[in-house]
Amino acid sequence: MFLAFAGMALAVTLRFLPHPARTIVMSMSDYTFNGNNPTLRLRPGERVRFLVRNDESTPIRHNFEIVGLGVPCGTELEPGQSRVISVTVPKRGTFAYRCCTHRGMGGALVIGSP
Ligand SMILES: [Cu+2]
Repeated sequence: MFLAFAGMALAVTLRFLPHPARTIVMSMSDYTFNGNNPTLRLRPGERVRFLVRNDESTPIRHNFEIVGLGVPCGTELEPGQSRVISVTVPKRGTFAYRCCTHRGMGGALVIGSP
């Protein structure tokens, strides 16, 4: 009985909490993000945690920028280093993500219908 009540209370509480941010791993290797610089589709207004990680096996440094979403190039990451960048995306739009150091290393974030 008590457990049922506690479960109900928990369900009600969780319902009113904001959705936790989704984590998207961005693995930087071979001068790409996730192997092929994928186009990432995001839900309108969702909160996203980008876990940006330099997975190079040779001493190549990368960084991460999202143009137009207030995520500037930070300091370069050495192989083995990572950084978490949290953003709340707008309702719609297409934005470029990229490494500022290497031309051609980047892709698109698409929010809502293109
Ligand atoms: Cu790079």
